[in-house]
Amino acid sequence: MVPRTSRTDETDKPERIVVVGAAVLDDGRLLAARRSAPVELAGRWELPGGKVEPGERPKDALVRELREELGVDAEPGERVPGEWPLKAPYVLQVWTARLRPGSRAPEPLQDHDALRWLAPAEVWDVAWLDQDVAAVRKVETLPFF
Ligand code: 9L3
Ligand code: MG
Repeated sequence: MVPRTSRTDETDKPERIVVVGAAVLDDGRLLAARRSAPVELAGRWELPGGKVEPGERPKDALVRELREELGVDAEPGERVPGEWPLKAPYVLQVWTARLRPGSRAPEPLQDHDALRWLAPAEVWDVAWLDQDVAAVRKVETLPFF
């Protein structure tokens, strides 16, 4: 397989690499996670998730990232329409997710130092990463939130 970031010639852009973010919903609340790393993102809140690995399906990446970062057993739901640019070549895509019955409660195990479950009226109480703001606006429009 050709490496994902290879260029076929000097003028081609590198391919996109998808970063998946999870809109974890439970009891009408949205989970927000405060980043502790890297320093330039520390203190800002995000939809938890991370990079899709080569050959991995985005929904599988979402489940893996939520297990690694938060220790939960998550079930991915719907794709939130849209795609938002991150530092090239990364782009952010978002899926809804729910905790499976029997899952542990989320804990900040890696890359985060705080978690909050936000009711709809509290969504803008946290300082989201600039890159996540448009995605969170879209999540706000979901009928089940
Ligand atoms: N990122 C932005 N918003 C998000 C997520 C999950 C990630 N909701 C950015 C932060 C990093 C890059 O994407 O620059 C890769 O994310 P990670 O693998 O460090 O979580
Ligand atoms: Mg991450």
